[in-house]
Amino acid sequence: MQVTLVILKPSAVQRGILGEVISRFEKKGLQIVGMKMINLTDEVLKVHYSHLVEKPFYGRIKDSMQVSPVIVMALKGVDAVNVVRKITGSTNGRDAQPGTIRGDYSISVQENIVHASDSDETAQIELSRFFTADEIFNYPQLMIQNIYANDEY
Ligand code: IDP
Ligand code: MG
Repeated sequence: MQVTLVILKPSAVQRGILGEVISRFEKKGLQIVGMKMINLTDEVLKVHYSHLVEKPFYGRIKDSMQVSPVIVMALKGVDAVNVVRKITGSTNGRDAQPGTIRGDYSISVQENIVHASDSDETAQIELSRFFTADEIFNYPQLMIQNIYANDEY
């Protein structure tokens, strides 16, 4: 089992589609093991988007991520990092495949509804950026036998 980080961006909060987006992850079979609403500070964003800090559009990304609080979520499942990235779709909502969250809800590169960790290593770093150990929960997924074969998890 893997745990990955998702951020429901202000574009999801403001458009009132949190429930629909969260529902997609739930229906897939992913288990929500952490979730809270937070404000993203300048300092956290600079670290979280360190690969983009030098880009001319970084200021717009920062402003966009601070329009409202966001929801941070920890999602658990077999190969969760890869599964969540696939459900999320490619970065630009205009290119993202229909059926993905970005493909169905976004027509923008920047206002693209969700962030999802891009590797197991990144997921672990990003989870510890937003959650303390006691904010990630370990509880039985009661329908696990209907979600996976017993040799899959
Ligand atoms: P990802 O979110 O698909 O992993 P990254 O390249 O890591 O994509 O970029 C992080 C976020 O920065 C994107 O989700 C998007 O909101 C924003 N972003 C990336 N490239 C651009 C751009 O060219 N213009 C505006 N915003 C961008
Ligand atoms: Mg990224």
